[in-house]
Amino acid sequence: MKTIYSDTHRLHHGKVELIDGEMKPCFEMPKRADTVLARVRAVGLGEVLAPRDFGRAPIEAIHEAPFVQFLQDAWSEWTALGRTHDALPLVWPVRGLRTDRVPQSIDGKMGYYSMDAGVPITAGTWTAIYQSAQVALTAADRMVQGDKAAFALCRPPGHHAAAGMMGGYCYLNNAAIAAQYLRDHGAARILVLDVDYHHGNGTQSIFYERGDVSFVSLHGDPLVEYPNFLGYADELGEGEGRGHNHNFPLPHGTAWHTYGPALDAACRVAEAYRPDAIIVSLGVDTFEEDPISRFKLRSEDYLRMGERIGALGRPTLFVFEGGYAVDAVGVNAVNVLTGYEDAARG
Ligand code: SP5
Ligand code: ZN
Repeated sequence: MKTIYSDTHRLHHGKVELIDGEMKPCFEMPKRADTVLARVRAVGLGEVLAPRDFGRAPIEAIHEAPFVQFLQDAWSEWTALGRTHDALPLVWPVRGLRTDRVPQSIDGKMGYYSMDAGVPITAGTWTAIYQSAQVALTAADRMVQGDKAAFALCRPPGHHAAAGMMGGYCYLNNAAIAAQYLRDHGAARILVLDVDYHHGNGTQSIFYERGDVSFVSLHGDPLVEYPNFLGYADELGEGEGRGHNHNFPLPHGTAWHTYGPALDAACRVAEAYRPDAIIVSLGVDTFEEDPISRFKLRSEDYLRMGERIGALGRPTLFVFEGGYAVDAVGVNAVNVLTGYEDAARG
């Protein structure tokens, strides 16, 4: 399968992240994508193509225009105050506070448009997130042109980003943007299978009331894991979306002997939907050595994961999400892709 990739991801390089009460270097770093690209080349997965430019319209088909404008302007508004460090939010409109007015100050806007502090905005962030979305769109367009599979090597990731909200290293929801693009180019039903360790709260919320895009996710139980406030099994969708949202929260310590059957159940849900295409939100932070996660998958398990997805026999677009064990992230992500190809070839 072809990989879509752009070097512009390197323009997004946040310096620090507050984690476990400590300021640490950001886990979501450029080397992640470099490692995956190197592995794509090492195994000869297929051609690596640069993204085309589809403009803002397909981004704004998913995201609220004022939010997109905020993302584009945030760095210049931040630096206009004489600030030189990364922009970070530090106040949020939680219970009892008002959301009917958008603040004018950049500090107010940073909080209004975010769910947590894991979203540094730097000089190059807008270019990187815009191009990450274009990577997903270019991969989606390959599918429209008839490719049976494609790999969008997106960075920054996207699945925590909602229509008007960034969070958890995510700004624009690349998988959702790709799903909408496929819908707008002839696909009637899209299924998003999210295997990132963290619940894809952004993707779920974007499609929660829609029947044309189903969301199925396996992830750390929100009772004990980020994003903490969404991702329970009783979230089934609403309105037209009723029955089109399926969460499989799993406990800390989950290894393949538990994960495999859960993936199987998720794939049976996917099959029953008879989607025209599947989008896999491919996070590999389920890895046993991931520094911020608590599942116990091993590198060879990702081959099985890919094979199970390939057995669905549907056109499949893989969109890269999380995975922070930087040295292993290439092997693990590409194992899913080669496992998929082995199974899809039959
Ligand atoms: C795309 C993606 O994978 N985003 C993940 C964002 C996670 N952010 C907060 C994680 C906090 C978890 N606490 C980890 C404790 C490690 N000692
Ligand atoms: Zn994750």
